[in-house]
Amino acid sequence: MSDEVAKSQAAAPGGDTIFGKILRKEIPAKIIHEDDKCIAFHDAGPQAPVHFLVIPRKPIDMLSNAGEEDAELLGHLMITAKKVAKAQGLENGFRLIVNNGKDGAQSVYHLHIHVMGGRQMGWPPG
Ligand code: TR5
Repeated sequence: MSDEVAKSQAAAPGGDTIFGKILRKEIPAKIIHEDDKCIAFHDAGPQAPVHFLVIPRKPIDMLSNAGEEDAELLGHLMITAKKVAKAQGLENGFRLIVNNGKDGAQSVYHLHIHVMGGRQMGWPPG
């Protein structure tokens, strides 16, 4: 089991998270995009040459708990992901991942889209 999967087994929804602290600028992060609905920053444990996260300012803990009213926001996160991917030079392609819940190996319970690129991805993912 990787460290990240082990962390996800111990994690649970509810309460403030490390990403809330990044949003409030209480702890530093390498922020590469900010707007009124979301921010994007480099992942601290990159799994690809380029690996960043796009997170909503709204504290949705996991995709399972997003509501119909969040549809526009979720679309905005994806549009932002592809814009920032382009700005990061991922012209040859990239991958988006949303880990959801324990079986999905989610370790931080603030909704986030992983964006990875800069190498050939394999399939299926582990
Ligand atoms: O496993 P999930 O999908 O929940 O992904 C959580 C991601 O957050 C992992 O890829 C971690 O590497 C990443 N992570 C964890 C922390 C962190 C971070 N990325 C940027 N900055 C971080 N800080 C300051 N602290 C973390 N604990």
